[in-house]
Amino acid sequence: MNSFPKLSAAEVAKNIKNGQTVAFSGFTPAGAAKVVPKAIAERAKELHAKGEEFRIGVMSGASTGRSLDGALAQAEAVLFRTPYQSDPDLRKSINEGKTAFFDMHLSMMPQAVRYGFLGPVHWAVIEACDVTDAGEITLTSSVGASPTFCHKADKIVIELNRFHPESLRGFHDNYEPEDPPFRNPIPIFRPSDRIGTPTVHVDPKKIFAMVESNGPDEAGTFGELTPTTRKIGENVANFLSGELKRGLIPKGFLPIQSGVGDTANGVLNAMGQHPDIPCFDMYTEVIQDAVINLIKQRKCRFASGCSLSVTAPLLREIYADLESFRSKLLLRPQEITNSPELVRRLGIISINTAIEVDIAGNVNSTHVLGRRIMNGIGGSADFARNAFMSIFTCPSTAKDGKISTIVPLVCHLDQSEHSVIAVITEQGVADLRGKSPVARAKTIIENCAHPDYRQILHDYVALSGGTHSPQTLRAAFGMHLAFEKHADMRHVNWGEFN
Ligand code: 0RQ
Repeated sequence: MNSFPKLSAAEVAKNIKNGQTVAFSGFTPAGAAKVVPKAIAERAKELHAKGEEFRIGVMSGASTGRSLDGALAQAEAVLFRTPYQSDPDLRKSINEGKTAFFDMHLSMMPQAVRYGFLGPVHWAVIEACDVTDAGEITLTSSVGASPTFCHKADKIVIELNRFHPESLRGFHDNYEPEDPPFRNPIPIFRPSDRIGTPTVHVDPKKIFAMVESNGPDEAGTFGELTPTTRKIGENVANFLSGELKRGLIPKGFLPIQSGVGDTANGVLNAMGQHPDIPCFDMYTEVIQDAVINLIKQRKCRFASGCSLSVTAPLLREIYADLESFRSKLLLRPQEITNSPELVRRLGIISINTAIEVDIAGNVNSTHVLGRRIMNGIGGSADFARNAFMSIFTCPSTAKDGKISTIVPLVCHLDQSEHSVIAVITEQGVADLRGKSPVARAKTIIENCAHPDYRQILHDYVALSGGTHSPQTLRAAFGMHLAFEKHADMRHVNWGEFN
């Protein structure tokens, strides 16, 4: 028990002023604050009805749940948002130009807050399963950027969520690196190394109130594996087992980072089933359902991540058998899970998903037709730029084949060709190592593009007439323009660009 003032979420919301910045716990819906943001949204609606202005700056570790991003976006209460989002209402508001969104590398978020780059943090609203009078906070199913939010915020509100057991203590390894010019190396040499503390320690005087709650994380569900996601997964697993046979991956394998979403689920599933891939560690960002299945199958020895972002039934199952996971799971701050220093040192094999890839291997992970944001860059570049091997996957087409995900030039750039060693679709694998731009284009078109688009892409390459990099500026977005005009990229007519 503790003696912090117990307030209702509505009472807390009344204390938050228009224009203030609120940093919420959460990394995906896992560990996200739930009741206070909903109450802030309600208050915003009441004030708006009276004609009063009320919007707040919103930060979190990454995306959050419906009660946070969804509720605040529906209430038109978000002044700005960073660093990542995936909520349909918030995405709509951002793409309609109503909410300012700042997309940033997730590893950099905590230090940007500490450096003061994102302005003052007036409030931190943190979900916890325990808090002591000494100011020791035990976080719940994610760490994200919460340690930094707690240290930087003027005032802290604890959402004490009874759904999460107090015995989660010990699953977190909280650690904040020193700021330059005094930063030391981060002493992690294996994914399971512990370097920090099980709780976040704050000055108890900063704890403004405690709000009681009891509810599960608002995690979505995964789609069933489709023939496409299954095939992408098999292609990744076969590629990695081939690399192992060639001696290009050490015998004991290397730690895996895997992105989020259905494609990533397909990849992890296939890796679990591949007979030649040995038991491995994961040093990743989001621990999703497939990772837990790999642990159960004894294919994954240890998973280090910054959020346990699993579906509600699986989280209940883990909590019912928490002790058997204690030696196999660890949650760290995003600054550590995604640390470029550690990704390079540990030799991570990183596997992330693209929205589109161009014939050079440049990747767009975030924007549709160069304008509409999907989710954000997330941690993909933290890993891709520094990995031992950086792989990007995607289906070869989107929207019933009307969009080719292999295009002449990406219409928004997140990862440059220099951060990508292989592109893998359900069609096959393009290994880009040691290849010139012309050879890269050929292998990407032949191995990754859908058959409907191969000749179209070869014809685009031919337009350049032979050069170091086979691009033709006047036609580079021809396929995107054809989609805007005819709702189908297959209608591109290169003749129009001659
Ligand atoms: O749209 O939902 O309307 O059907 O994009 O695409 O194929 O279901 O793929 O769920 O694996 O997500 C890149 C978005 C892929 C994700 C992205 C449409 C497609 C569909 C989703 P619908 P899929 P996934 C570390 C790693 C960036 C952050 C990251 C992502 C929807 O993986 O956000 O890597 N990555 N983080 O139809 C138009 C195209 C399209 C397209 C796909 N070329 N044009 N629409 N779609 N390609 C983890 C974190 O950072 C938290």
